[in-house]
Amino acid sequence: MAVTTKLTWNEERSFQKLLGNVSLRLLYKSSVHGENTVEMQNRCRCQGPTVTVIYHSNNIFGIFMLGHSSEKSESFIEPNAFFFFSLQKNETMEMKTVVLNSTVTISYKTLIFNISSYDKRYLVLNFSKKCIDIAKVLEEELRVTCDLRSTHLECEVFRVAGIKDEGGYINRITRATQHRNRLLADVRAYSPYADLVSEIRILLLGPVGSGKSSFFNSVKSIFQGHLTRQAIVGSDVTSITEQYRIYSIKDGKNGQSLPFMLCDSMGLDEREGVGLCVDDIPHLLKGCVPDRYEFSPQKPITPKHPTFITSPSLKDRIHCVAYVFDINSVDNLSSKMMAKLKQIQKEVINCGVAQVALLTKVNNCNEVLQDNFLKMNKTMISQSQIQKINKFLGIPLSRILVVENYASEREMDPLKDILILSALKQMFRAVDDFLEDFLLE
Ligand SMILES: Nc1nc2c(ncn2[C@@H]2O[C@H](COP(=O)(O)OP(=O)(O)O)[C@@H](O)[C@H]2O)c(=O)[nH]1
Ligand SMILES: [Mg+2]
Repeated sequence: MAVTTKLTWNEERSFQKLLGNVSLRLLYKSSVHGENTVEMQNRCRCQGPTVTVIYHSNNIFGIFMLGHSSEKSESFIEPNAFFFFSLQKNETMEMKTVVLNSTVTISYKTLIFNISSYDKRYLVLNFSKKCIDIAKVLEEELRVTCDLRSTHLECEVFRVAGIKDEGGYINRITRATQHRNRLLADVRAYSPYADLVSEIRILLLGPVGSGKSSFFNSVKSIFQGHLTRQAIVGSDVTSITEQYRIYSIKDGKNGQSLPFMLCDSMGLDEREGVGLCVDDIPHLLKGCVPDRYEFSPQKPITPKHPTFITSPSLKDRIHCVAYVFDINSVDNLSSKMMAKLKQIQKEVINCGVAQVALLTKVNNCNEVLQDNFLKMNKTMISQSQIQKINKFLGIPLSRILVVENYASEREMDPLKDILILSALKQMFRAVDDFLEDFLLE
């Protein structure tokens, strides 16, 4: 009978994603091949990179190793470069990773992962006691708690085939995943300046097809943990989005609303009487336009409209405008479109609202940020599109944000997430400046 894995399809996909679209082949399964680490080692010898998966009641632990030695001994220490990750068995299946250069000690019934320099045990898999023991620091890093009394234990080892450039790739993707998780925690923990409002509102403005609706979908996907397409996107020359939408986003983890809303508008068109009407802008900014309002390009909203919000408060207002552009079309913006944008910006400045620029559709999202993921690369900054937006709209470089939205892909990507989450964080900073100013007034 074929030995089959306990991993669900989704779990397997998460692993493959983390490791870079690799293929996994089951080499060892404790309940079938025996709860014996020597047998496990025998089956993994000379197989190249492997991932050891330990199933615990609430979590799945993975340990990626670049290789196993060919030694045939019942107890030995093996230096290795590997990292740990955990997958919580909840809806969002968040994956946490830690990279450690350490050693493995294998004896008949135990498998011990140590940090070599400190001789510190990080994770012990003990088949005799049917338990795993995880060091506090690893628990903290992975943000899991492990109940040692739990006796339910299964261990599987997979051969990992198709890793791109082994050490380098794994290292980068692991650091990217860690950075992404930190950003995600920051965005979740954001609270607007002086608690003046509980949810800030970011208005997305820009030409038709610039990626406004896709940006909302991308942000939502990150917090849902899988790709979603709530807002309709399209590639028509006229705007697909005709309704004003004020989207609030729920945190998939606890279902609570996140502290920001994204306001998706009709696209701008260089022609007069087509696309979003400039006269609608002041009303949008002040918070007079309700959710689901049907834009009409030739007829801006007026206080007579039945759903017009006559006395909006600070919470209804727009706190930040993001001018959204397809980075590939910035160099070709027509003079008419630029004039319209200038007109709009005048209204935004009049209202004192914070401004950022969001450039979408970068196809080299791998190269946008410096190696530490904190700042934009010098070559990116010197690109004509960034320079143009900087000069044309007078938006500082730190407020020009570059993203690659989720468009046609099927899987989440930590690098895309980093750009999107960093963009959100910068928007929050801009909003806080605005709110601080508001309080002073
Ligand atoms: N490759 C890529 N395509 C994108 C990106 N953002 C949006 N798109 C595509 O561009 C088209 C227009 O996007 P949409 O979100 O409807 O633009 P909107 O009119 O500004 O709301 C759609 O076909 C999207 O799939 C991106 O960052 N990268
Ligand atoms: Mg749209």
